[in-house]
Amino acid sequence: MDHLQRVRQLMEEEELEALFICQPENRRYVSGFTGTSAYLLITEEEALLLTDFRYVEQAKTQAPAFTIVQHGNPALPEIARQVQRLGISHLGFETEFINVATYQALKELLPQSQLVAADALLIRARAVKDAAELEALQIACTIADQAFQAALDVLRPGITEREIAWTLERTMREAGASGLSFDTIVASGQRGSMPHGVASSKTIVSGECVTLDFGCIYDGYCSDETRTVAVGHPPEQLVEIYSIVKEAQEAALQAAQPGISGRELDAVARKIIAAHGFGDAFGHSLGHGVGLAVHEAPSIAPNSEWILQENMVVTDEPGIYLPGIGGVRIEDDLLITAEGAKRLTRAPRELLIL
Ligand SMILES: [Mn+2]
Repeated sequence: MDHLQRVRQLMEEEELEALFICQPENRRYVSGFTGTSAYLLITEEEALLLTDFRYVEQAKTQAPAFTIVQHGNPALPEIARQVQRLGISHLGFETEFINVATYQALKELLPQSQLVAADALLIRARAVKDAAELEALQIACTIADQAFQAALDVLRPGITEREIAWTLERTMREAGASGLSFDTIVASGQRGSMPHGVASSKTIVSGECVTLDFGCIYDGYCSDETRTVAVGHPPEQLVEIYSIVKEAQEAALQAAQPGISGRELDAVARKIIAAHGFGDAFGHSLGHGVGLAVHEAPSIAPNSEWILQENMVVTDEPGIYLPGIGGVRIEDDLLITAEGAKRLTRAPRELLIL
């Protein structure tokens, strides 16, 4: 089933008459259009893609299931005209994306139509991946693994965090990535206690741990991988927390399967870390879904009601952070299958002492 069909099926289940989409990943998911500006209007009968002059030709090629409508500037009057033409009384829209100004303008232009929240429908649709999406995700993960290997070749005392980040980024681009999933994190020594310590000009010193968190976009799909390595012999406490994080990460990998909730899976890793006395030093969720966005559903967190299903892709990324000392995180992207979880990122997880 293609994505438009899938979304229409969910619209029918939720008795939603029409859907208005402008969030870029949702737009790409449903239509295939990769440009930076377009609006989708979907009913049971019609699928419209409204865009400006710059993207008309591209939209016709990328979104063959859609009728392409060229709008002027501003776009909203044409959108409102189409909503009225289609006789839409209830229009689903993305409350978490549309800004207040656009919302107010839509309400003024469409006094006859009710605007209703439709975020959950699209989040649900995207959480379970099809074969083509899984193929792109696997390639994005394999490229990230290659980048980690390249980083190991340059990681030595005297190199800066930014130089290591550039090696990761250049390797991913040369291997076919179209961009990065997020700003590359390289956090060495005491900076390792910052879970999102973006690469700085700091120089690596022997005896430090270095946390690398990186990922790329391949054919629209993101990878997200973290490894912590040691350059020379690190403080004993970091060696100790490394083995705890590794144990927690492996336990979650073994527990991840269809039917387990995000909350239960998070607890598998969190209990191990807490049992060693580091519960307060693991202050973020265990993981999140990965797809067209690097952070998407399902969340793997203490409050997550999501139930894992076959063909979801989620991260497994416990960490322990000790301010003034450093930190450790290990992250893989996992594909949920009927037989359990399969790692899409496959770089070694034992503590590498370089
Ligand atoms: Mn992540």
